[in-house]
Amino acid sequence: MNLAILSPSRRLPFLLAAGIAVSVGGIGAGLASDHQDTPEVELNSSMDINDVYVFPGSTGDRIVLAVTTASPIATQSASFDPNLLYQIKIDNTGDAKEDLVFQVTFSDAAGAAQQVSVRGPVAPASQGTSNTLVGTGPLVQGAVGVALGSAAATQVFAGLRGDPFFIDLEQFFRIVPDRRPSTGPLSALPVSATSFRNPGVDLLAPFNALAIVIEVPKSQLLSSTAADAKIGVWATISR
Ligand SMILES: [Ca+2]
Repeated sequence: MNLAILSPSRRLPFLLAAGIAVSVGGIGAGLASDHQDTPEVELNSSMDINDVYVFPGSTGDRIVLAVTTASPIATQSASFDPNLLYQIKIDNTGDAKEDLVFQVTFSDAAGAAQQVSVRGPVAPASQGTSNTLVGTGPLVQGAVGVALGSAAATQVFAGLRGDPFFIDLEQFFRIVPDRRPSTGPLSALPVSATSFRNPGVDLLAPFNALAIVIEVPKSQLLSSTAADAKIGVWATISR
């Protein structure tokens, strides 16, 4: 697979907001993501958020938040950027402004030697586009590529994982040909289509992404004990 072809093509179908609104009592529907949406991100895949995921945790009172970056990675070795601040943000008051954040940073080392630090959930120093490292709150630190933390409190995994996003991109471009890239094999698919294949063919199946996965008790993220309490979740990368 030609990465230079795949990379610009994946952005095209996803022009929605990079965040998810969920009911933590029973996980509800979310929105898709977009990425590769600025020239700076296009030139530095480490800054590129692929997808944000929220799903039930290992027990009924826990929830998992995950963000993937830097896909498509075709090798078994990749590192997070030590100069970037990776964050997962949570709104628990319904105003689309973050009330809690997880702040994730990485040491200046490569591959398995890299160390991850996850702070949070903690109130951010400020809301919106100004992001600074908060020096307080729960902290989990350790090596990338292994599960860290406590099964009863915060658990963290940061490292290489198969890209979990599924897209039959070839068929998508047959259905919506004006979205095709201008060069490469995906630019000239010979057969047009009006619907997806069953089964579809996941173009991302051979590729990896860098994943940050955090599991915590739901109670740490909520401002209410109501059964229908909701949170909004999104991710940012800053420097
Ligand atoms: Ca809020």
